[in-house]
Amino acid sequence: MRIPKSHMNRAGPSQQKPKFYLTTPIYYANSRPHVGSAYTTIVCDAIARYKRMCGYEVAYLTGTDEHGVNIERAAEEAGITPQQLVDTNEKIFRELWKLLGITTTDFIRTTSREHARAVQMLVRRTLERDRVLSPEKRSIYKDKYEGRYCIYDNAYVSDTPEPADCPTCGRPAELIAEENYFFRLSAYQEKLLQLYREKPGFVQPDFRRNEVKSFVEAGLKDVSISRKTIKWGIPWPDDPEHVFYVWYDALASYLSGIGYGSEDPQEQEKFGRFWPADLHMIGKEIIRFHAVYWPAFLMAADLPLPNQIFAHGWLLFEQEKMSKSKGNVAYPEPIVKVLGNDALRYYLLRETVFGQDGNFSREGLITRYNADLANGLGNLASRVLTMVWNYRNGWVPGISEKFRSTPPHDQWFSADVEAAKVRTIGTVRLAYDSFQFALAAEEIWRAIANWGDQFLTATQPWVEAQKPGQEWLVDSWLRLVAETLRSTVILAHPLIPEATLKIWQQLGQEQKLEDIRMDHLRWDAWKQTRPIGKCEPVFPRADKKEAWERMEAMEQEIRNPAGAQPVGTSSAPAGSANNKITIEDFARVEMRVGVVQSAERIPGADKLLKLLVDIGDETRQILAGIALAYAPEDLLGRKVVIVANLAPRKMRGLESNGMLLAASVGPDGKPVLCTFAEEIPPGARVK
Ligand code: ME8
Repeated sequence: MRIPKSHMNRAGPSQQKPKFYLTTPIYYANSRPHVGSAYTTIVCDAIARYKRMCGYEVAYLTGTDEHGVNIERAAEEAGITPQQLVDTNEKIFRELWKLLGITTTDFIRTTSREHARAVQMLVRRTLERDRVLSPEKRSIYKDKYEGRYCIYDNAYVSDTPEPADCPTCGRPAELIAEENYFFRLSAYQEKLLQLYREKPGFVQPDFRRNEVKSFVEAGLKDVSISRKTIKWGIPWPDDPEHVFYVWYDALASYLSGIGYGSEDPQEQEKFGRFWPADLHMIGKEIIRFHAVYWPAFLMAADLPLPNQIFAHGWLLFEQEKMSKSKGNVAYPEPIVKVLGNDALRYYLLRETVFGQDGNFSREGLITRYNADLANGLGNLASRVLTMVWNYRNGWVPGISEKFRSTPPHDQWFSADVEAAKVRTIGTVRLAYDSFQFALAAEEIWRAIANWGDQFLTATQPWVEAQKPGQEWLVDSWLRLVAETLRSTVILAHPLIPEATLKIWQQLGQEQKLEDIRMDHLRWDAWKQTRPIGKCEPVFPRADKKEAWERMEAMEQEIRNPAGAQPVGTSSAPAGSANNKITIEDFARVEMRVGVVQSAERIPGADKLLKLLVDIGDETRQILAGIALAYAPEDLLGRKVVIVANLAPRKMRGLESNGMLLAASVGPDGKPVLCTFAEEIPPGARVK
């Protein structure tokens, strides 16, 4: 399935443009996206926007991975069909990308007909090539498989039937014993090593390439690429008892997403134009599938290989990988609704050294927003626009001749200053080219945005503007600082597209911002065709406490939704479309009477209390968001109702093992705990 190609340039002169094709991983549609999944999509969006500003025609693909046991299980748990599950969650992914203003050109669902056709075509192409080879040389063969497989990470854990835990998630791996189609990965060891040697940029960063190289050097085992026991998948051509194993299926989406296997001539042309991919951006945990399996699958089919696999680090939450299965996720929607899209983008791109792991914290996000966006760029824009509006009726004046020739002002036109401008643009472009977004942001803010603010503070045009005869000075200062703002806006556009567009519109510029070429960028290219707009604040300052609490409330709403919601694992409710549940569904919730034994505040968490609750045969640690409504000392000995069979969850580095029931009252959702008037022993079941 494709979304409108509004961001793709069509035929005509665009044919002359160089192309750039980049992809995110195709995300599992077993639950809703979180900040971790948004991270890669935002990163790729910044790259796509940057490449467009360098004259490329960009194809940008994302999508949803909708087959596999984890989807089947999640659907089963939710009491719906896998198709219903993926249909619901796929919509949520798409809506989020729309909310985040992501400029993808294509979206692939692995359950779509065009994808199935592409996967089958890929394997047929390989089988066709195999036909002329002796059996022991064929890339694909049938054999018996027995081993341990992790259904959560979709990875083989061991090739022997002995029990084993998954090294990634720690859960026991399942026994698999069946006849499968195998891919002869072992035959590709030398070719892969040669690829890494001859094309060092194929796997990036370098330290990841070295890891992959060592892995391949240690010897490769053949991998199973079909399943007999699973029904939810793409049937093997001419052998429909087998369905494709998820990774063969999922990786092929990079081909099907841009038209491989299509009968439509336009789609075929698109595939011809954009394949091979220039960049597969992924998280580090799926590097082997991309840097080892994927090139081997393509070699076997004799298709060109992608140019680069870039594996970035993880976004950590309290030092652990933010992930659905751990339940320690933050969601993008509350952040966007409280602080706006650019706040989330800027924070994610600015805060981590791209490639390494980075921390996510709501406090950090708000602090960064206030420092760099509200007090930084937002403040500069508002100062410049207000002065141009007040002193020059909305038109940015020119630099006066007197200013150019009078010391010390003439220094602004010296060779040194010119060289510094060129250097800044060069540094920022180099940073973007190597995906060092934090460095790009740092340079833009240091050399331009913050400089502009300091310049105004030092020169104080508002003082000179009151003095007669000083127009030449005020004119020139305003022009210098307006050009600074213009350059900041252009260079920062891939990082914060919404705010930069807003400021750009206010600047009354002739050209469209997206049409500015960053590779031809000049500092002194002010071309105004209409008066600047009235100054509208782009980044209102956020009150830390209030912003934090609003986000927390929205996040709670996503976790414990009142209405119909996404379905699947983790936070998603088990419910049918009309939101009614059966008595059996209800019986699965184990509620018990508890007595609070101790309660204390958690440093740095205004809303949370840490409680120890006696539930008869054990004492549970439970974190509850009730600190604004209850003092810890008032809770001692209090009878409460807890959900006892809720999966443990980590908050602030502490495990919460259960949930307190409370009514939510008034517009602020003040919690009021459920309790009992009668005497009742701890542990009694509430039904
Ligand atoms: O692996 N930090 O899908 P998935 C940074 N369907 N990035 C994160 C992240 C975190 N905490 N959590 C998720 C799959 N990501 C397969 C891919 S591709 C042919 C098939 C991002 O839903 C990161 O890009 O588990 C990671 O690789 C991806 O989401 C995993 O998404």
